[in-house]
Amino acid sequence: MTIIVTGGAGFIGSNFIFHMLKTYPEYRIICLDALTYAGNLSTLKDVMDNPNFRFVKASITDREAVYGLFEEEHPDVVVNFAAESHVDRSIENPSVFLETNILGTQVMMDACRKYGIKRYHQVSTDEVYGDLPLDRPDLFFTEETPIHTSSPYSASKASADLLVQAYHRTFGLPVTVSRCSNNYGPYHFPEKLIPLMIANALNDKPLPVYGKGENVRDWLYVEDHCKAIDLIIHKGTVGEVYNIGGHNEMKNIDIVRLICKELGKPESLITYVADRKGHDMRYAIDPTKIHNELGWLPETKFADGIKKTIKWYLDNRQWWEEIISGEYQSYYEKMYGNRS
Ligand code: NAD
Ligand code: TDX
Repeated sequence: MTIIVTGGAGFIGSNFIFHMLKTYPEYRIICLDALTYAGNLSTLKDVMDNPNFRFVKASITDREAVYGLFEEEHPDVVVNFAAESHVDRSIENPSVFLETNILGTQVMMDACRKYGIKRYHQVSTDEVYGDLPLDRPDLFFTEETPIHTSSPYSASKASADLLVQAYHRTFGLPVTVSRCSNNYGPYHFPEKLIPLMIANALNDKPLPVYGKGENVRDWLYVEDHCKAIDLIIHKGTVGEVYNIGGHNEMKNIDIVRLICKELGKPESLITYVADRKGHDMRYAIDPTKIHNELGWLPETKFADGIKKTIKWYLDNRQWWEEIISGEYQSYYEKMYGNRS
């Protein structure tokens, strides 16, 4: 079995590669990644010498490079993680989100049609459903919830998600789609809530909470997401969409307070800043379908997962300090310089 994993130098893709190489030592795994600001080759250093692993630096929008790779490797499965993934950046500059997330998905699927594939899996997101109100805790996103996006990021992911389903219906491409809630864990890029708060707290820097910090996200440990995708590509039904989430809703402010407590840092570091434009209020996934059909259940409880994650950031300071000292610095100034 040969699997192309796009975006494998990023957060979830790298964790997925580690999971697959460990679980299926006989599989060949090829990582296709453009190494944008969010891709970090050092993340993959432990698997670079594995004879069943190959890294290829190219963009999923580069048709010639993608077709060339398919001609060389004849993949059985493609798992498409590659994307621009940060909502705040999509508000600053939507263009690259449309190029990568929509047109890149098209190129990957065209290659699958041209060369043949057993399965194309699209890593979509719960953000395609928009948000839920805080005063209706009885409501959850199911696979039937209408697509209703808020940000250029979520609109680009929803476009790709629908395009994947169109390629199935129109061309018979054997696809599956997963829509997961917020992930956390090792190798999470320190522009996202949890790693940013850990890194800032460790450096005694302000902890910028958007608005009142009342927004709710449904957090899942990254390994549980990787195991769900593993199940879907092996046992999922072609043409189906699967929600992935662990019923773990938390307010942003409670997460930030918990990080302060775990690190022994004062809550006085918390700084309320201007809200995100179009900020989604609450995400909450109903994972009944993947549980009933594929037997998936999350294994890591948030209380344990957040401790493991904080320990990972303490033990791997070099990984995130190198990111923060690089291009990320100017980005940080731009996003937070005039925000207070
Ligand atoms: P990330 O930003 O950490 O990683 C993205 C990776 O894609 C990087 O390695 C980057 O270099 C690569 N990439 C970007 N543009 C590319 C291009 N044109 N060609 C090839 N590679 C390119 O993102 P992540 O958090 O790991 O998310 C991975 C996927 O999961 C995304 O599709 C995202 O929409 C989805 N998702 C993420 C979450 C989450 O909580 N992080 C939740 C649900 C779904
Ligand atoms: O500095 C911050 N302060 C803050 O209050 C940051 C970076 C975020 N926030 C808030 C905004 C959100 O309510 O924290 C919450 C989480 O923000 P992000 O980490 O940016 O994640 P989110 O916008 O929820 O999107 C994530 O989950 C769904 C991923 O980045 C997406 O790729 C995925 O599809």
